[in-house]
Amino acid sequence: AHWDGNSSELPAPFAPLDLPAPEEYFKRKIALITGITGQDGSYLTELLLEKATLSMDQHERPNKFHLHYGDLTDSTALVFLMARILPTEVYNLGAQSHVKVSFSLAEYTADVDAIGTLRLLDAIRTCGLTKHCRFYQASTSELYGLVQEVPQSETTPFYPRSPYGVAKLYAYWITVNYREAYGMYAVNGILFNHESPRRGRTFVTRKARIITRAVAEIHENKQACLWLGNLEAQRDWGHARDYVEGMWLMLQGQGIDPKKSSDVPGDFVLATGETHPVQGASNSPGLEVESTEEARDVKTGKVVVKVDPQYFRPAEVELLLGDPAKAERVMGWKRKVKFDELVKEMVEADLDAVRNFVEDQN
Ligand code: NDP
Ligand code: GDR
Repeated sequence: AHWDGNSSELPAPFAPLDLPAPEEYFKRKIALITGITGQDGSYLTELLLEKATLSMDQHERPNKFHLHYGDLTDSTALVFLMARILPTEVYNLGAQSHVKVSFSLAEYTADVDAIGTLRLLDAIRTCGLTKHCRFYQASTSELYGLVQEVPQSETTPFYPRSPYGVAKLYAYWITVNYREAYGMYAVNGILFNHESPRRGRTFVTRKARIITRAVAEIHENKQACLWLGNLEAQRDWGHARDYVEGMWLMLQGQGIDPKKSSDVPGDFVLATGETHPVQGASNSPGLEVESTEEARDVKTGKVVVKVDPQYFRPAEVELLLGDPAKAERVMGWKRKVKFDELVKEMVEADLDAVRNFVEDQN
């Protein structure tokens, strides 16, 4: 039995809001996304807007997107936004998402990524919305950390290896706990690495793109060598556009084939089922990786990549390879973009930028 939200024996939601009747409430489909300015937030927004506006008169379309200021460290702001927006779906994508940075900003990372998730869940509860909105938590393959099993699935034990991973472990379990304690439709998407031309510039594929960009710029005599860290780590890289589709599916419950699933919230791995070494991801047209120490531009013979230990992590996650079987079976999710296509799209975006002298905004 789940707590009905009214019993005085348990911590009550604070002032109950004057909510619309359920039929009216659910007629409005409103998603609240934290971290909307990030890579995933931007793709998810495009996906939801596309779904929302397909059947809509073109004059109604411009009002479908509203940007609100907020911060996962600010409970009051979260409660205020929740009460004002009354969402039907909440996607918690906001985070200090850089693993290496989390070693320098461990407390801040815990505050945003772990306690921030609790704050958001409690904002939902405070406003009496536990049965009114579905909650998606951006969990991560970093939970697996030190290899316990390959490939990694929903049943693989967690062993995080960074303050980021540990913070996300708390967020994972508090999401499960609110589902079990309060009967919330709250789910974890355990997503393996996903990239795109919008990836932040300090993540390795983005730096690898910069290698390509570096190759182009070296031809133009604009840039020298690029420094990277551990080239031997292996990652399961997919395209962010495919993964935000999976996030949305997780909140729809029925998936695309109602016969294969039920409307029960659950946690899902999204992955490609392939892994590549960082060194492999650095391979790009015009580039030759000769050793784990350096890579050369084929035409000029110049070394364009070198290893700098400052990019090593105090504890590393060496091998990630996900098993997306559950998502495929239950939700009919399947990644569409292959690794080579992902690399090509990212590389072309940078080559275009170099050719057109476009200043990079990401
Ligand atoms: P990004 O780093 O691109 O985006 C992070 C977002 O979080 C930004 O919009 C950022 O806003 C926002 N943010 C940072 N601090 C706060 C805060 N204190 N309060 C509110 N918002 C904040 O991440 P991605 O889009 O790549 O990832 C989205 C989520 O998915 C993250 O939670 C990440 O940890 C997780 N994840 C990502 C994977 C990946 O491969 N991309 C894989 C698995 C999980 P601002 O720019 O204003 O700081
Ligand atoms: P990750 O991604 O840590 O997996 O986290 P990142 O691209 O930062 O690193 C991947 C691997 O590449 C190695 N590496 C380097 N990494 C960076 N950033 N810079 C370098 O110069 C470099 N050289 C080698 C790393 O050591 C690592 O092994 C991402 C984030 O999006 C998280 O938020 C998310 O949870 C996980 O993916 C799944």
